[in-house]
Amino acid sequence: MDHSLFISDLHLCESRPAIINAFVSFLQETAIHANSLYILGDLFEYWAGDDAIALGKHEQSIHALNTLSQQGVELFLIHGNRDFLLGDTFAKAANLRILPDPSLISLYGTLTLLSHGDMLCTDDVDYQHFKAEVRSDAWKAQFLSEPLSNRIDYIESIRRKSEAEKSVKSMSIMDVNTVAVEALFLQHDCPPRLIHGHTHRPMQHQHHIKNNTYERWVLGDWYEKGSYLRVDKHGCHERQL
Ligand code: LP5
Ligand code: MN
Repeated sequence: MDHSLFISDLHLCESRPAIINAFVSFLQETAIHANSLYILGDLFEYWAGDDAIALGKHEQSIHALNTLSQQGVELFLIHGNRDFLLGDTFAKAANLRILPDPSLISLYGTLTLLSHGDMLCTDDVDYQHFKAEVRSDAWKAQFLSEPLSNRIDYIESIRRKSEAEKSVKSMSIMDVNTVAVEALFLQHDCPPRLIHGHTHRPMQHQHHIKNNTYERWVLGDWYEKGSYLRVDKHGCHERQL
């Protein structure tokens, strides 16, 4: 039956080869049967710029994506907070299309909003300030003009600072804000469904806005084991690998 798959937060990196292998197997054995695959951010542990492709650390994953696309599965990606520097060179190498965050699509007749999800964490004020700064075109251009090795060192120092800050942030601050979720539904004329990642708290939620009910599906991360959301004309189903 016609269906599409959704994944996010794989955080692929060369120090976790098991996840890379799980991802490649998922593409070859599971995603190959889908009409389309949507990657909703943080495919990579971090992305320092498309010139990092030449380092070869992600060759296996990029090649597997390209092959899947050539086999007829449509591939889409939304940037995550870890890999928002994925650009046109990567998109071409992987043979996929980068979509804006958020994006509204029609899935087997059901309008569905897609997002990485970090934009919904509005209580995490320090993060939102950080995000606003590093996502500006000027900041990205300046950062990408630095040598690759400097960028990688810088990202690793930010990662350490981020982990230190996260250890003292409450779980509720790092979750989505319900008012922000409802505002997103309203901004898009209330589609019945939203799918996002980022929080690593896989679950189906229901939101009630003006006497109607809206579904919000949160994808899981791939730290312990892989998971995905399968969507067909009957609805959404969470699956573990
Ligand atoms: O990713 P995750 O889930 O662990 O944590 C996020 C937020 N952290 C981040 C930072 C990334 O993990 C590391 C950077 C990724 C690479 C990006 C590529 C290139 C950019 C280079 C970076 C400068 O996104 C974390 C949230 C958490 O999600 C839950 O939502 O809480 O946010 C933070 O911890 C951020 C801190 O609160 C504030 C930022 C600290 C660093 C400030 C240094 C100053 C840099 C000035 C830049 C102009
Ligand atoms: Mn994220």
